[in-house]
Amino acid sequence: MRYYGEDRSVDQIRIENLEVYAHHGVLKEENTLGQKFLVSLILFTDTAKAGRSDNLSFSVDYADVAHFAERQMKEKEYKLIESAAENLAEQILLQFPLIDMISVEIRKPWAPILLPLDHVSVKIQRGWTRVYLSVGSNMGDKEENIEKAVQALREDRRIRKVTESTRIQTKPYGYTEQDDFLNSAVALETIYQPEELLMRLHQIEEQGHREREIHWGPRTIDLDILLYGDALIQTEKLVIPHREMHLRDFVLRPLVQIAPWAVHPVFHKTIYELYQEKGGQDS
Ligand code: PH2
Ligand code: MG
Ligand code: MG
Repeated sequence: MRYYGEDRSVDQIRIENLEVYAHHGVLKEENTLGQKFLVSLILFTDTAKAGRSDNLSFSVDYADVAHFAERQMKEKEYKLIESAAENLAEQILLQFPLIDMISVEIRKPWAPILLPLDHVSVKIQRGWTRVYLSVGSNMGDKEENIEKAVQALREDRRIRKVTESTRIQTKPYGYTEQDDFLNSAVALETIYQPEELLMRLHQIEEQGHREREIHWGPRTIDLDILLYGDALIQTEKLVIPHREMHLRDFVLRPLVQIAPWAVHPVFHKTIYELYQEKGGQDS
């Protein structure tokens, strides 16, 4: 289990054991006869403003969420309650932007396993996670390449609150026999899992005609994940935090503009500190 926790709201609105008759299941009988499902939702959302003003428009209407959840549970049919829960979490996060994070539990009190039981259930937690990217281009129309990539991020419904730093011209780092780069940093929130986000960034790079030839060589567009919440990930495909972000001026200089107080989850230093240590100019 990986934990991507960060500064999300601790306030909760709870909907417990919402009863929905639906047809999810691996067995034929479950699909034809249907059965009772009990859905419990914890909506993590900041209630302070609604609490102070006594105004529902600053909060999430639990009646809306309950009706929406009932419709989602009936609309599509899944074999697995894992899938029913995954879909429900995603649809609620997309429909109700004030919800930062959600816990979804789906119980089957009548699960047909030929043994007496109280219920079986799946419980998941999903939410919007803050991510920082490094963006670079050193081939073709660099401004346009970056502009298009950032636009693609803005248009993705699983990504929101996209903010870009200014774009700065930098000398090539590493392999130096190539044109200068244009670099920027991007902050966003996403409901993609880290591996999904990586695949989505590769797609956007491909749409920008990125050809993967020389390692560290010239490229039309490069999108690198720097931080994903405070996740630590080390797989064959993905290392987060980015291995060298703390060593690269072309990463830190734009990043410090938009995230001076973001904390590197391994070094426990702010981006501002890492930038100063690299010899940042505005000290
Ligand atoms: N990206 C690299 C290698 N070197 N140098 C600069 N200035 N900017 C980059 O984006 C860059 C680089 C590998 O991704
Ligand atoms: Mg790179
Ligand atoms: Mg890359």
